Amino acid sequence: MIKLPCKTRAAHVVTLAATALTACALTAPPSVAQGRADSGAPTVATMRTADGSQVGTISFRQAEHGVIVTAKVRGLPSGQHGMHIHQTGACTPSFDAAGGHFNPAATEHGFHSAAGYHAGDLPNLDIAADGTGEVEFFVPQLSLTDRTSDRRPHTLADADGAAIIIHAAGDDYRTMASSGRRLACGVIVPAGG
Ligand SMILES: [Cu+2]
Repeated sequence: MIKLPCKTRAAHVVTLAATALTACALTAPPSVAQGRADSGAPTVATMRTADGSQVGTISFRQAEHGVIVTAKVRGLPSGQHGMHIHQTGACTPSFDAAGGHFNPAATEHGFHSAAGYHAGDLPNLDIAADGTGEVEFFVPQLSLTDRTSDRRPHTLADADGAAIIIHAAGDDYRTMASSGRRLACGVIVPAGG
């Protein structure tokens, strides 16, 4: 195989674009500092309720400007549920171990807040009558590794990790109390990991 730079090959072998892409992928030099999130594998939080029941997963994939979150849950009460990234990667001995909202910029809670929002604030999760919920959305500014940049300045892989919490009630995007108690919890990045 002729070892041309990927760009050159892709530009000149238009009809073989698919082949060129495959070849580029195979011959691309390995990155020296690939974190787990940048390897393409999602970071998966297994969600559990307080009695230990597994109620689905929430996956996080690194994008250039933040993370893409994919929630697939079941066995939860129907309706709107507040959902946030919390500051500590622990769900035991109680969900209080997850601490407050992930808030590295020391802002106020809520998308409506003039001084907001928390970096860990997320849109509500809507659970259907059969107890399931599936949603995918983007969260800006977050990094899943200790490598940060202007585009993704806030890392979830800090010393105490991070968790994701699904609350009992919908978040009014103004007050912390609106979301109610902590219904399900999953560790995104373990504390100390
Ligand atoms: Cu919360």
